[in-house]
Amino acid sequence: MDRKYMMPLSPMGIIITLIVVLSTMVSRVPLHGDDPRPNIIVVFIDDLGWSDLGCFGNRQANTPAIDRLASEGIAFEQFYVNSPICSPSRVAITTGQYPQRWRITSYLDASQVNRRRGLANWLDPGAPTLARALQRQGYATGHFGKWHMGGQRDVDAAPPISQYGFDVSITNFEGMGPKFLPLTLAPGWEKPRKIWQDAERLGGPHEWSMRSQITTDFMSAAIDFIKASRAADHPFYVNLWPDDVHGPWFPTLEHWRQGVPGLYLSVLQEMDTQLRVLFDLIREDDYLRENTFIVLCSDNGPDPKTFDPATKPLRGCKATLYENGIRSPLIVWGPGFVSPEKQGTRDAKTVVAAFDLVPSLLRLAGIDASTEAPFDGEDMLDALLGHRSIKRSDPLCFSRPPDFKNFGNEKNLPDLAIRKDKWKLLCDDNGGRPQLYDLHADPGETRNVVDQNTELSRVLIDEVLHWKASLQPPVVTNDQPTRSSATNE
Ligand SMILES: [Ca+2]
Repeated sequence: MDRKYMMPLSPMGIIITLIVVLSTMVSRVPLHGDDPRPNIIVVFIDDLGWSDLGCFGNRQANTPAIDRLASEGIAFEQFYVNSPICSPSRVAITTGQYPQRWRITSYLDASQVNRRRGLANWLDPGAPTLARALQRQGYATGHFGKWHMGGQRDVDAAPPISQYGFDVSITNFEGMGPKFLPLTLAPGWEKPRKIWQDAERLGGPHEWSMRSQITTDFMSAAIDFIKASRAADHPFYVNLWPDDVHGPWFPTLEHWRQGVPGLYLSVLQEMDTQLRVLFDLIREDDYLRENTFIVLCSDNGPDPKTFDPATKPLRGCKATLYENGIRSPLIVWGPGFVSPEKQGTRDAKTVVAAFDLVPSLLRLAGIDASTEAPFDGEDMLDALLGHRSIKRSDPLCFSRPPDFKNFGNEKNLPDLAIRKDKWKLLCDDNGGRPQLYDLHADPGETRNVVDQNTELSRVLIDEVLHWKASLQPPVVTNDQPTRSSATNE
């Protein structure tokens, strides 16, 4: 460990947590013994591939802490995020809606770049959010880690994270307000270096911390928050959204390897080691173990630099609509909630998506999702808890980030995709160049069977084109100017 370079963890997290939680909790409905609202933790890892966890077949890295979660919960093999890239994927798991509704179809960047691609600069705070619904129900709500739904580069006038329903937030360089920023260190360097220091403009307080330890920093703040929530007798909803395992990859010098993917594998293993502290805390406390529901998944597929495609069972990478771009591992854990006979099993059948988590978790919390918002996601709670298998009502549709026509080994990428039953169809925006795959027989998307299934292909093309046409973004009443650009005008 590079402990000598670690910044002493200031009491920033503790202070924010205690002041905000204790001051806002007083008016909330306290936890009743006969009506336990479950605590909810969403661990949303950045750029983790579908097959990158040990429990999903990786033999090049060890992830025992997450694997243990799977061995005590349920691992879902047919889980999709709603976009192959950060920001829109985060919007979907936050709102329960397709991110296209909010004009966020690729990663959020500087304002000019967003404008050129037709993107908003931040998620409209009028969007429904899981956090806000839980907050209204008396939950203490905290976001710890990467945000990337507004507040990045020159976009420094984005709403604070609190406007989306969070009592407390500590984020990274892609979000407003209190933040941990990463120091990097490689062999031969005399001292750590700063990256993304321009993010200091996005609000503070900020602390610099070794990139190899920053998951611990976010997690420690989350643990302080959990303890404060318990002390105030309120259920909690915690987002733990690490920077890991997104590049650049700076593991500790102790676990340094030459080049990527070795560095990536070290970062992955070190993240798993760090997360064990949180999982142990929940497992070893009688109350928390029986009253906490943990969901763990990735926000999109892996960076193509981190793996050899020949070693992966799925095709593609992040930013593509092939399976390795949009399919993620999903692990749910909660001994007090998951069907006892299903604990430690895998669900290879149920097709579930990130935006389903919003209505599903709302029902887990005793909230009628139908009164909250017109979610695109479906209530899949009974499947998530292992009570019964559910066949989803609607297919899943996807659009490619507009700026990624070529990426990794894939060129001239298709623009749209639809998953319906066992079928996956990809095509261009005009319905051209269709590819159809039978994912049961061909999960690697190697055999295009459009010519053998022309009628089915036509139906699926019509369906995905209709989906695209139906997503009308809300009327934009302003151009969401940045503070900088507003000043310049
Ligand atoms: Ca990502």
